[in-house]
Amino acid sequence: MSERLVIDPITRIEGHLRIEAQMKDGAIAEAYSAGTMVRGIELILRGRDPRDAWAYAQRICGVCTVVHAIASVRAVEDALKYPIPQNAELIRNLMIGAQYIHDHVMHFYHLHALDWVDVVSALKADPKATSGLAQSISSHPLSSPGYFADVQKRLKAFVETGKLGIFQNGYWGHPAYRLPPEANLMAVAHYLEALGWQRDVVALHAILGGKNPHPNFVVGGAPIAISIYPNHPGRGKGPHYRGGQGGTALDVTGLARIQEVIRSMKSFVDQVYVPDTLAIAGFYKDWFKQGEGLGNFLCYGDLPAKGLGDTASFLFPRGAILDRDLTRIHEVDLNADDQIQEYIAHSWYDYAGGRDQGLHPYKGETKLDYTGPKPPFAHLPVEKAYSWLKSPRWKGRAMEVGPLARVLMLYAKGHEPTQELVGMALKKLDLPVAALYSTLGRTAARTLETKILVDAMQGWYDQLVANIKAGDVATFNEALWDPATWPRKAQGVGFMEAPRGGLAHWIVIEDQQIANYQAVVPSTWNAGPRDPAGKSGAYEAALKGHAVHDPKQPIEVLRTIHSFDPCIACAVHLVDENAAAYETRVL
Ligand code: NFE
Ligand code: MG
Repeated sequence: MSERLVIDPITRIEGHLRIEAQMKDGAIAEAYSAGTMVRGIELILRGRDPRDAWAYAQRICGVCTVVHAIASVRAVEDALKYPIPQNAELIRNLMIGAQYIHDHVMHFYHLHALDWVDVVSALKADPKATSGLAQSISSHPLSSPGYFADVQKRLKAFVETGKLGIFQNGYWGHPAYRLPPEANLMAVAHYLEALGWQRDVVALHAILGGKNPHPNFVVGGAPIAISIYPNHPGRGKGPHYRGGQGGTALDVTGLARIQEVIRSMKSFVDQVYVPDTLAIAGFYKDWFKQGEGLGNFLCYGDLPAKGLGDTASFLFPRGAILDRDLTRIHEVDLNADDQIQEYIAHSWYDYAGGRDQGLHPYKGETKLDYTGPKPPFAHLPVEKAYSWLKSPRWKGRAMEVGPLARVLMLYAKGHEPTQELVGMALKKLDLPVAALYSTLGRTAARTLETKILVDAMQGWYDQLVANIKAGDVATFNEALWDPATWPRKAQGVGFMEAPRGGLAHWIVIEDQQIANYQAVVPSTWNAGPRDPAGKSGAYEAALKGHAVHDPKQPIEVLRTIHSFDPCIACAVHLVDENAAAYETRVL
């Protein structure tokens, strides 16, 4: 059987992604990944004040709501050699950590779990047995038979209306679902709990950055003062109260609230997310054998203890792993002209110097060139251009970025908590280390790094409190705020590890304005199309070889694609409102 499988759009992700798979004898012979929308931030940024860039760049995405702002302020700070106070670094770490924990839990339950959890089967569960199961894997307090009976009743009422709402269009009853009804009911209960929990945890962003999504940032520090005065009486104390003199500075009330949020994050991750991941994964061990793809992994590194200049102090290390060789970590230089380059041979762009060359982002170009067919059409012209994503490469190689890359890097570098966690998970699941190179390995890595981060949050918080106690309340450095102090020409790179992987913004500043701005984001690395040599990116490589049981319900494709947590809004980040392109969206 040779047919073309088309999934467009893939749902439960951010943005529009189309996957085409050329089938042969029931398995995927070749896969093609296409970003089908185009937006426009890199062009919008040209000519603007670099100090404003973060506010525009941040709108690249509403899911990873802090990461583009952080990459942007870091790019400007790198270009201007602009140092920031340690408290600002700690505040940024806390905000990045909160972003991960929020994003990863939401991904697991709301974007990915239903690839493994059959909601309709949960109706057949025995609440008492579900309670027994829940209590056998965790001390999470919401675990009584009455609690699960109640969740089941709510679910039943929902299903009986015939309007499944958030559970619409699942492949319910597909034979690939393997959890017993009780495990399905437990997971549905936690799906609903996570919805409420996430509302509370984003309060951390509101306390430190004024709001969520899209909290505030500032070049030169953090846009929040620290107040050592006692709480101002008489101000509102609602859930979004930021605490403090005048209600804007961070004071004892705000700090106490942050501590509360960190505790709530920790208990949900320890008692719900980690045990659920291991319990669900145990029923799908064959998914630890397929879905890896490239075997090359790239990390920029992040979460500095002593400032970004000291890469050795990063919690998440920098480096590249090639061909699964964990004994050799390759050095990565984000400024080197011949390391990171973006290609467009199969993308709807043009380069002045020709379509087959790779450009380092300092010299990057953003020129739309839609050459595809007019919609509707049956298949993408995959021999030519077929995506709005570019193809980033490191020393010419396609690389996977994200949780799996980070966990492998931590593991390879001998980070003890990671080695213990990975060891614990593999032992529980009775799997070898090689099982990490897979669809569920990627999903499990996301869970394990969340555990590492939730523990790190307390350390950053304690350090911030200790600094304040010692009299250090600086959060902003105004030394280079005045553009008159800047060189006429400067360039810099702002990098970070976003939840989906290594993210960097490259900025060129001339005459106090942005002359060029290029963002290369995690989903571009993973979801990009083929390069001039015909080499696939991570999504395409990961799908190759998958057997698809029922082409009308291609749950196997969803499992592997969702394991990357795609975000196409991030990956395209560019707008041309006059482009005659299909699916053009102007945001
Ligand atoms: Ni829109 Fe993003 C993250 C970035 S994309 S979610 O994490 O950058 O890959
Ligand atoms: Mg870009």
